[in-house]
Amino acid sequence: MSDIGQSVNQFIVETQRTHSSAADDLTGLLNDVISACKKIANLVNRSSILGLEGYASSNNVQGEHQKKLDILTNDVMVEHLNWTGHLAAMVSEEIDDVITISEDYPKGKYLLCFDPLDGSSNVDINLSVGTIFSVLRCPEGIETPSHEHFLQKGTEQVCAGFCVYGPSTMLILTTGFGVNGFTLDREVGEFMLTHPNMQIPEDTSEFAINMSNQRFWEPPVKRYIDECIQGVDGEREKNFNMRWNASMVAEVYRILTRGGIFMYPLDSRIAKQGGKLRLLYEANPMSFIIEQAGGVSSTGRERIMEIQPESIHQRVPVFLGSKNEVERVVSYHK
Ligand code: P6P
Repeated sequence: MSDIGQSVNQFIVETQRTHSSAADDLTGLLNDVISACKKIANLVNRSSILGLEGYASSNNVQGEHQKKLDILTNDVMVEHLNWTGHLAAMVSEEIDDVITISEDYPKGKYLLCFDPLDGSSNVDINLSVGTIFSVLRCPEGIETPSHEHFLQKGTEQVCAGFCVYGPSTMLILTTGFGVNGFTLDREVGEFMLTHPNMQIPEDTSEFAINMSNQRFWEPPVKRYIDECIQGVDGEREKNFNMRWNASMVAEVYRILTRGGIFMYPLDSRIAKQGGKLRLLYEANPMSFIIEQAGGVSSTGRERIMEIQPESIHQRVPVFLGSKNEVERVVSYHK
């Protein structure tokens, strides 16, 4: 029984005891990720004081101009995780190649994919950002995993989560047995269970999309959004509200708390890239969480967690959230 106020460490140990599907070292791995997120929360919260705002002089593999915090938070994740013996390798949004574990350290059973600071352009304007992570099993007998060992469907994930650094710092976690939310109590330095068994309402009247891309969308998306905007004056039985945080962690957290549909569809500018959001460390972990909370997550044409990845930085279109609205926009793609 999970009690409000229980620490995330106790919650994880008790969940693993009940559902011994994953070895104890998943508990150890999650503790390492949680320690890294606490450190990142502190850096984000104090970025102005520490002179960490603004851009570095480099671009990442995505061709995006890196912010100082993108690089620093990536280093925090690697430094908290490469020596503990729970991982065989890592993939980060900020690093082109697979991050191998030094020969000086023991290797573990898991692979970790992460976006160390999603939505980082929001830090300088004091809006929510976050860390997204996805845990896969390292294939048996593979000592030094390379790209192809990460190319596993989202259905193979052992665990997924994100930390949102907002008015409060929250950790959202699933190990395949529901979704639970934990709030960082800065007085004791622990994440405490505050949102047990999060469930997404099947219906919503709130959509999230970057409207400035409207002229680039495919017809099914234009139709769906036009209908939302027309509300009861058009095809729909209700009126809609809109939100856009430019931070996927903030959008997904809002949807977990009150429903909604988040969309980053294909558009003609990015069609060749396959979309904007990355499959391994954004779309798949968020899809695992959304589905475990009773929602739906699709590219518009297929279930995201069924996609067979072809590269570690692959991008996909994303429609996720309240079941009935995602299924409606998917039906328009048929
Ligand atoms: P746009 C942040 O860069 C991100 O990857 C997601 O967190 C967010 O939903 C999206 O891109 C925002 O994209 O085009 O509105 O800046």
